[in-house]
This record gives sequence, C-alpha cells and structure tokens, in this order.
Amino acid sequence: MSKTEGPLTLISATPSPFARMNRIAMTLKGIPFQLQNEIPWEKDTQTPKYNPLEKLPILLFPDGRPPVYDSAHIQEYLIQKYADREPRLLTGDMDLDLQARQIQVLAEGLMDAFVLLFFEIKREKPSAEWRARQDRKIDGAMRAFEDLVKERKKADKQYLVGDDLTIADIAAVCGVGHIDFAGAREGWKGSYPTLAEWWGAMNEREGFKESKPVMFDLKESVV
Ligand SMILES: N[C@@H](CCC(=O)N[C@@H](CS)C(=O)NCC(=O)O)C(=O)O
Repeated sequence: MSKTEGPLTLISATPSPFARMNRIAMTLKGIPFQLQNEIPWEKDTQTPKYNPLEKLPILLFPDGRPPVYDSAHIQEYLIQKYADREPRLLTGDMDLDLQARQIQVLAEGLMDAFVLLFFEIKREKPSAEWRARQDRKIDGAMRAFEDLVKERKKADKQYLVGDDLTIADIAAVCGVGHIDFAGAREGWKGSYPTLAEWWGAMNEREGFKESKPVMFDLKESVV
C-alpha cells in the first residue's frame, strides 16, 4: 500500500470522551481508521507535532494533508465527507441541526469542566472557588441532560434531536459516560434516573459499547 492510501489515523487516548465521539462516528459510518493511543500530557506524546494546542483527538490523513483537530471539527468533516453513508448524524434541517450542535457544545463543556476539576484536585492547594465553579458546570450539564431526555421521552422520542441518531446523542453518551467512568458524581443514576436509563441503553449499542473509556496510567505530573 502506498503512503497516500490506507486508513485515517485518529490520535486518541483510551479514556478520552472527546476522541470517543469521533471513534463512534467513524465506527457507525464504517470508515476505516486506526487508533494511535497517546497520553497527551506526557513528554513522548506526538500531539504537539500535529496540534499546537497539544490536545487530542487529532485526525491524520495517509497522504500527509494537514491534520484536523478538535473533536467537533472532526465530527463535521466526517459528516460532510461521508454524507452518503448512514447514519448521517445530522438531520439536514438547519434548526434541528443547530440544536444537535448545541447539545454537542453542552457535552463538551461538561467534559472540559471535568478535566479542569481533575487537575485542580491534583494541585497541592486546590482552589475551593475554582472547584465549586467546575462542580456547578458539571451539575448544570447533568441536570440539563436529564431535562432534555425527560422532554424527549414525554414526546415518545428515542433520540435527542429529530427521529434518528445524531451527533447530539453521541456527545451526550460520551459526556455523561465520562462522569460515570471517572466516578465524578456518586449516585448520579439516582439523581438523574431518566438520563441514566437512556444513557444505559445507548451505551450498550453497537458502535458505542466497543469504545467505553479505559483508564491510562498518568505517570508524569501535569500541574
Ligand atoms: N476542545 C477539544 C478538547 C480536547 C481535550 O481536552 N483533550 C484532552 C484529552 S481528553 C487533551 O488532549 N488534553 C491535553 C491538554 O489539555 O494539554 C476537543 O474537543 O477536541
């Protein structure tokens, strides 16, 4: 196989909820890709070589075209480039798609707040104010997801937007899944029962269950 052929590569981390969104989209669409698992906070990571922001996921092309980074940006590329492959992951209706992307933003905000909290707690003297701020965001997002799922259930809808699976469902499963995986909100399933039931079923679906988060061993100090 020549250098310009072959599958896409996704620089990912085994626990990363951001990368998980892209992994699910590519798996569901049947796009061939290989994973390059890294720990983006450690010295030997390749991430700065491809993304000056030093974050993953990053999508690499076999022909050496510029890499694509930021999970949402990668989702957009996959949706448009592979528009002929089901599931389409957006509805094609501008207003519904605005909602789908908004839900993705909410899920990413939840993930970001978790990461900021995770490292704050590792500091010698964590800031109580900063922790409270991130905690509010996590709780706010979880409440918003519970309300959203409740509303959709009332309308007898399985998915968060429209009648088919979209990036909104993928993002919500990954965001909530990370809180569950990290044990960041003990008892969350009791506090948000409708969300827990929806998430539990979605998380076991084909394309989702293969990408559940797996912890890595962070050896180097980050903060
Ligand atoms: N907005 C970015 C966030 C990605 C992100 O925070 N990734 C984490 C791994 S889960 C990372 O690479 N962190 C390294 C760093 O912040 O330096 C996206 O959606 O892709």
